[in-house]
Amino acid sequence: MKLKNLLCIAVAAMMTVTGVSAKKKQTRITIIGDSITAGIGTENPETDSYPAQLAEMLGKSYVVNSFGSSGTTMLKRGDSPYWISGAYAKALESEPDIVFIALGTNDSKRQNRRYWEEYVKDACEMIISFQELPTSPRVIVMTPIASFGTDPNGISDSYVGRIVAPKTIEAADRMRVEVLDMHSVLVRRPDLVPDTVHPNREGAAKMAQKMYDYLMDYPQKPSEKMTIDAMANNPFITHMYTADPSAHVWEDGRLYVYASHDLFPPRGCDFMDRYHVFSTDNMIHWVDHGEILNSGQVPWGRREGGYMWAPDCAYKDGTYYFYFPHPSGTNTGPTWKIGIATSKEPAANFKVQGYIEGVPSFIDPCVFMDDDGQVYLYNGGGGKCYGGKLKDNMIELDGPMVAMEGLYDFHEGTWVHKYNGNYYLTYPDNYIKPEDGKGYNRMHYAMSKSPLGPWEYKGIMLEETDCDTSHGSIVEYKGQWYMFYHNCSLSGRGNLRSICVDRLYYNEDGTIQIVEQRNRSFLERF
Ligand code: FUB
Repeated sequence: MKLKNLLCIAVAAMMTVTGVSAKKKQTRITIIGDSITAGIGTENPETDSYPAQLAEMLGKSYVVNSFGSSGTTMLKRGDSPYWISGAYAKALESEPDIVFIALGTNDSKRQNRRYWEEYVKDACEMIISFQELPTSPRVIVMTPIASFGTDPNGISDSYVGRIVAPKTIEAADRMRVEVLDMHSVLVRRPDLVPDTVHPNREGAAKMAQKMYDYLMDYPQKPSEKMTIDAMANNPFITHMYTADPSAHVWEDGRLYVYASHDLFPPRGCDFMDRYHVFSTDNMIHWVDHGEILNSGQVPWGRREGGYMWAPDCAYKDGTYYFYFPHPSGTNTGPTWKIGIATSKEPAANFKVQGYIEGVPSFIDPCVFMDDDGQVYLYNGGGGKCYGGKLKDNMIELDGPMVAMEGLYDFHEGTWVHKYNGNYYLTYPDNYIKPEDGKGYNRMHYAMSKSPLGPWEYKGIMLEETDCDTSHGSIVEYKGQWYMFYHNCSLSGRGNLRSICVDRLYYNEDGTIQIVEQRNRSFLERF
């Protein structure tokens, strides 16, 4: 008998002696949270709460233990800390393999806001308290679901979605644990959250489905490589409305997105203001670095403010140059300028330096640095696209900008990038959809052997979204190419947009495949 066979027999005998059966161990899931986890808002929490429905979906190979405690907070100094609840003590004894943390909603109440500075620290400590258990469970942090209350002292989404959710993500990011975006699950379904905070059975089912799908997609914690493959859901920023993403990878190895900001409640593109920057190092966890510039900080800007449209950013010799379109006059048409703000940091402390003299009065700056260090500036609008060289100082043109030749149906939103020795200029068009007669933008591209053209038109690479505008950027990160753009899927409104990202693929001849938009049918699903 071969040695291998002998060993097998020996192992089988040992298993019999020690009583170890070959039966697969059940996976123990622990869910901690507040009244939403306890199923308040459903008729029968025992069967209707989201943990109960998740257990039903997962079947017998999982044990789901739910530890919801009404009114509790993540904050240790909140008005009812989860930390001192009986539920928490029991959760710690539940021998979990996987822990879902679903707190944050009650932290948005007025009496708890004064402790928000401590939220990320407390959330990190909550994560650690489970990671240190003898079972070393996998911890998954959930952002709080959208709420619909209007009482400014109580639970409202202006705080849950805009403050608590990003802080929750920041804690998960710091601890390198997974984060599941639950905020977007019900954001367009107030009807499933009848008392404005607690989902009913149908709302809870949608939460459970999202958790189930995630566990099925990722039975194990995704590795760094897999998270790059996975990416966050689209839109990937859900706590505020953002548009016109310009993506760059800087020397710290993070991917940064400079976006414009659709203010809520919506007041239209004229009132867009307060740029934010977002960054990631794994395409799943995104950090909101906060506001970096507003129209009140532009000394030469129009006195009415607003009109802080699609920006871009460049880096050279230790300085970040933030380029933003903004009019200097009440009559915007002839007074558009390309403003410049600089900082020694990628996402903070920008100071306006002025604007670039001699640029035609158009919008949407794009700054492209070639491999030889030469920097190019593009802008455009209303069918015209211009490009030119910037001087080494990054704030002056090196000669006049010239019209880009060879583009078909150009509208605005220029982006230039380089791949395999070819230059690509991408831009939105002036598409009218025959089905509804409404205007949408699709994104087209042209290629050239030179950064200033002439360009050879190639075709569409991003079909229309659900939005009347489109605007995108293309960047390589950790060996993958990505297309950033925006849609309206969270709001259904063209003036409340949300930034998205999808993978971009080239064909062997360098042409670009049409980008597959994940969650494109978000609106249609409801
Ligand atoms: O977001 C304001 C304007 O809408 C941008 O500058 C355009 O590209 C379009 O997206």
